[in-house]
Amino acid sequence: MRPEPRGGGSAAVLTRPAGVATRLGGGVPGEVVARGFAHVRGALGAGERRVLLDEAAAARGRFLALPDRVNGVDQNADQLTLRVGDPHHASVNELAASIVDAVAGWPAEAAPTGYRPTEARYMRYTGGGAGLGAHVDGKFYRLLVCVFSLVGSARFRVVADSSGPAADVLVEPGDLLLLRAPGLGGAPDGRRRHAVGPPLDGDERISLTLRMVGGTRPA
Ligand SMILES: O=C(O)CCC(=O)C(=O)O
Repeated sequence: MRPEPRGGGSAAVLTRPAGVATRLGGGVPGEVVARGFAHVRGALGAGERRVLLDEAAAARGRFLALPDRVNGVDQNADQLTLRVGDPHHASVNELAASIVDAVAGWPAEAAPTGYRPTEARYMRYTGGGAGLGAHVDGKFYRLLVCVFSLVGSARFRVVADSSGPAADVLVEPGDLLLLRAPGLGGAPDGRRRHAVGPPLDGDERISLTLRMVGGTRPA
């Protein structure tokens, strides 16, 4: 059986991460709207990541292996999905609130109006064969997808399409990868196809992704 995420079940709760508050401005909103993704380095500090990992560890046994292949996409990872608002995941709720605060300051043409993450998913990648093949996220997710890297590094690959060229991003602990989802900037779709590779600097990588289901619908 694969190990649970490292952590000791501390009761500490995340307070609004400074990096999320300060690093999501500048050129980031324009980049997500224009390119379909943006890479924000250092959005979470080590202590903040630790609190989120400890909270996930307290949900012991609820990580489930993804099916090996879905709709032609290879998957090798375990996932723990929860509802934003779950009282057992107070730090995830704080993280979601910090994103809502940060994007509230975005300029009108990029503003993800009504954005409220509703779903959080920890992903755990173990060993050299781990990762996700090229895929797009479900169309029912709205406005923004926020992928925080908590443990380990990996190559995050964005596939070339009519929205933009290919990109190969090294995501490291604390980084946030923002992806455009339907409705952002008024676009009916705008999702970028992407893939993630195996852990690069050890045997394990853990990410935490926030998504919004429902709410604002594209025109
Ligand atoms: O874990 C990651 O870095 C990416 C996750 C992802 O692409 C997904 O869940 O669709």
